[in-house]
Amino acid sequence: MNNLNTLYKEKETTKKTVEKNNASSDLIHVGFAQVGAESDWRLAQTQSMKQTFSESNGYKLDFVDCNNDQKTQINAIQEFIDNGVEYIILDPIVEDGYDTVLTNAKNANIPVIIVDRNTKADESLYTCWVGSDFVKEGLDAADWLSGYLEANGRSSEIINIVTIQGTLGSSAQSGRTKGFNASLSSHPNWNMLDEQSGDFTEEGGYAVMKAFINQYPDIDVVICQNDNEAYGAIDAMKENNLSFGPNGDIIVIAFDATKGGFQRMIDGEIHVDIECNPLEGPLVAELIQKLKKGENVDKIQYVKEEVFPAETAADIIDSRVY
Ligand code: GZL
Repeated sequence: MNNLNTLYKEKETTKKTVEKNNASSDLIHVGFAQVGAESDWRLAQTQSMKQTFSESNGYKLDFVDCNNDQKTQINAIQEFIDNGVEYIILDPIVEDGYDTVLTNAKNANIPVIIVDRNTKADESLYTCWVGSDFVKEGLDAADWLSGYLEANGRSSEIINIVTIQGTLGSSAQSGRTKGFNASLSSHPNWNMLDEQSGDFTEEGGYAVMKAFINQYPDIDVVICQNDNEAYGAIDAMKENNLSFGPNGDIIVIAFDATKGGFQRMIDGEIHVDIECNPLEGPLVAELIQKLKKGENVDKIQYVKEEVFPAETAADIIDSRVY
C-alpha cells in the first residue's frame, strides 16, 4: 500500500494570483498574503477580507493567493515591503519560517497583523494576531465525543479513532490535534489508530480515508480537521458501503462549520461541526484604524466560535453567513 502521505497528487507547480486595485494614494495601502484557496472556509475568509479592504471602505488592497506554498508567501510579503505598503496582513501557511521576512517588515517600520493561523515567529516581529483558539477547538471536539458516547451508553467501549489532519505544521492542524489528543489520557478506552494529513482538501480527505479503510477494519470515529476533508472521507465511506453519520455506525466529526457542513449534518452524514470563524475582515480593519490613530491594540484577539451538533443544524443553517 502506498505511503499515505503520497496518496494524493503532488503539489501543483507553484503559482500565485496577484490582484491590485489601482486606486488613488489617499487610501490605506494594505498587503494581504493569503494561504490559498484550498477550502470553502478559505474562500469565505478571502471574501470577508476583500469586502472589508475595498476601495469604497478607504483601502488599496494588494491581495496574493499563495497557493498553499510558503516560499510564494514569503516572496509576497517581501514584495509588499518593497512596494511600501502601510500594513501587512499575513495568514501563515505553517507556524515556522517567517522570522527573516518579518524582521525585514519590522526594519521597514511596516506593522504586520497575523490573521487566522499563527506563527512561532518572535512576538516582537508582528503587532497582533486575530484568529481562533485551535487547541480549544480540539478540546471541544473531545468533549462533544465524550458526551455523545456517554449519552449512547458507550463510555467504556473500546473506541477506534482515526484523524484526517489539516496541513501539517499549520497552527490549525497542530492546535486541533493537541487539543483532541490531550483527552486520550483521560479516555483509556479511546484508541487513536492513525493520523495522516489530508491538507485541508476534499481530495486529501478522500485519499486518506480510503487508505484508512483499507488498513483498519474497525473504525468507530473519523475526525476530519475541516469540512472539505469530511466530504472526501464521506465519499470514501460511501464507495466502501460503510455505515456512518448520526443514523449509522462511524461517527464523523468535522471542523469549520461552513454552510456545506451544516447541510451534511442535515443530510445525516456529519455528527458535529466545530466552528472556526473566517469572518475576520472587520476585526482586522478595526485594528488597523486603531493603529493608524496611534492607539495600542491587544496582542491576541480570538474570534467567537461555537460547537454545532447535527440536531441543531436545521434550525441554524439559514442564519449561517458562510
Ligand atoms: C483554520 C484555517 C483552516 C480551516 C481550513 O483557521 O486556517 O485552513 O480549518 C483551511 O478549512 O484550509
